[in-house]
Amino acid sequence: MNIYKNILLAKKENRKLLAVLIDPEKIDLNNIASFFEKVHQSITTHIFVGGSTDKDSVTDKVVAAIKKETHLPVVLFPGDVKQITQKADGILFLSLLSGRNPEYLIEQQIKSVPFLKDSSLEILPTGYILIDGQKDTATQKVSNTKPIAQENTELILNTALAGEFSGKKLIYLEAGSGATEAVSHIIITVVKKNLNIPLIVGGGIRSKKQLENAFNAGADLVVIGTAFENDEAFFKDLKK
Ligand code: 1GP
Repeated sequence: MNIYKNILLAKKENRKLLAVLIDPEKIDLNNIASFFEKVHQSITTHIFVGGSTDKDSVTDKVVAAIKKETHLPVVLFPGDVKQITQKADGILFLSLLSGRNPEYLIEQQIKSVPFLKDSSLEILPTGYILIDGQKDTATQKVSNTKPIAQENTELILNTALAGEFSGKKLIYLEAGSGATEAVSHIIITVVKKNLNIPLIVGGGIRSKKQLENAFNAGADLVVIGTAFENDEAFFKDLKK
């Protein structure tokens, strides 16, 4: 499975991608078969797994259970190095570019090397940019960084391009899990216009209309977590 190649191909063909984000601390493994039945009837193309924390170290167990249910690519979206499991297909190798905390710019990445250097996980270098979604998120707390204001389009754009210029293969604009305000249409449009690498957008997207808006503005891949956690019926709106 070459995850990045497929994302690039989809971008070239203007095929939009949707990742369902599963928080290992929140998913009910007893319900996983019926959850994935709904996933497979929907336009979902990727499964992301991760959360800001994994206090009980359940990620490994959860990924193993997910792999039994689906052939969709399973990509780790880790809050920290402890969430790495070899059972997934790939990993977003994140640098928190909007913050100035060295722990999440480079330190966690160095700590992860022993788990990744002989691994078959596909590594996806990703510039991760927190944007103010009008809600204090776990990522802000854990990373001890502030998101960039939505009005500061220029800083958001320059941060995204600094990511591209330093060799990231993906840029992820993140309003935060459960954000009140998703990343604006304007921001997505401006970043998309200037960026050559694929653009991921997530945080606070909870309707088909919002999803379409993000796609139309230029997101190549949209990530949705909370809306599915709150109501699995949302999958029905996103039927293939
Ligand atoms: C969070 O971007 C993801 O990291 C998804 O956010 O849970 O708000 O969909 P939601």
